[in-house]
Amino acid sequence: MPSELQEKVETLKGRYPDNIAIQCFDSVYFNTLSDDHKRRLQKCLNSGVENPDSEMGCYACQPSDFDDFKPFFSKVLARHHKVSENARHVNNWDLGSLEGLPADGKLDIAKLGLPPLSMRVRVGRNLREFALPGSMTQNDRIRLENRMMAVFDKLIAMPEFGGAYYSLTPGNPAFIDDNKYNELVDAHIMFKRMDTDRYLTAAGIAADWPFGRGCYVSEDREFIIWVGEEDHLRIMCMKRGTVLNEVFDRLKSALDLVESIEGMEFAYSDDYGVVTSCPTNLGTGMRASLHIALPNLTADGTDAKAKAIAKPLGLSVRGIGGEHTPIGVDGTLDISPSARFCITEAEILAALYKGIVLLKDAEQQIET
Ligand code: DAR
Repeated sequence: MPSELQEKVETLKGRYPDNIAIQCFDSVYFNTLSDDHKRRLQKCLNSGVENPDSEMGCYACQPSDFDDFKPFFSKVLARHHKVSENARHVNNWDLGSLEGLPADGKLDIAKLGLPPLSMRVRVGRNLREFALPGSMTQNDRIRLENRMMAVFDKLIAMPEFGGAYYSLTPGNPAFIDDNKYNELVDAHIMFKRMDTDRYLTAAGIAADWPFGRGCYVSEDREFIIWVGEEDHLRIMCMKRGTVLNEVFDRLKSALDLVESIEGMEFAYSDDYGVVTSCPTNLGTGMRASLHIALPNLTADGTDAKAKAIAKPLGLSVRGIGGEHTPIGVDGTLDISPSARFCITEAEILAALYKGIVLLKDAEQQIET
């Protein structure tokens, strides 16, 4: 007797070909699962069933979901990341492991004829002893935040990372009011409300808003840790400049520091690398981006032409406020390599360095 989920998915399969989770769901496999595993896998799919217009349509809710439901997730990963179903991820931050980079190892976009740009590299990380955000209780979320506040106390004491933590949790010693929250969001330091995102809400990731949410920011505002967004942690470095290594290396040293602290074991999979909520981020959890003005490619007021040129270059295009946000003034767009999985961290940074100059050339060809 098919379950309600199975009936819903079969109905949606024919109407939503771009919803990867719906397309990769297999009833025969689902019927082999125990009742507990059926409940877990159903939870992973809930966002894509309730929002059939999803492109990915699923999120992991436990750190072991990708491994425990490999027959399903291997299909999802193969389809989204364009890899084989038995692909295994390898992490590597060493730029020296790559061919064809400048002899001094510096990825300096000034050498490509580009001016100083807004550079940003971020990773998602989850603590392996907690459920992922889609399955956390309100108490889990507060416990995680309190765990991180002990880490922030150590960062605050360090010249390289010193700063302050701002909490959205009522009763937290670092609690901030709406004015301060909005000020930090407008400064692109704090993340936007999650309970207005229908995908994250259906996934359970936005539950208990705003409990257990907050952000740490360094004095120079170039090092930020989000707590309780789509992953337990989003750790990012950004600055206006030309040498990509500067944000990449600072991020790596911050990660090594945080991970060296007792109780900060991140969730990893032997096959899939860094575990993240969304399969689109699995492996590295990394997005490396530049903000660049492309007035010719955006002359029609949309990012359609920029996306058409960027996609074959392996680059994604977003608005300057992140996913689902508008183009910036003078046609400024957020450009980043699309790949996250079965590519190393070093290769992602090199892809940004090599791709941005091709996009700039395309912009200038329209000019001439
Ligand atoms: N709405 C989700 C987004 C997936 C990719 N973006 C993330 N993870 N922020 C979808 O399945 O389309």
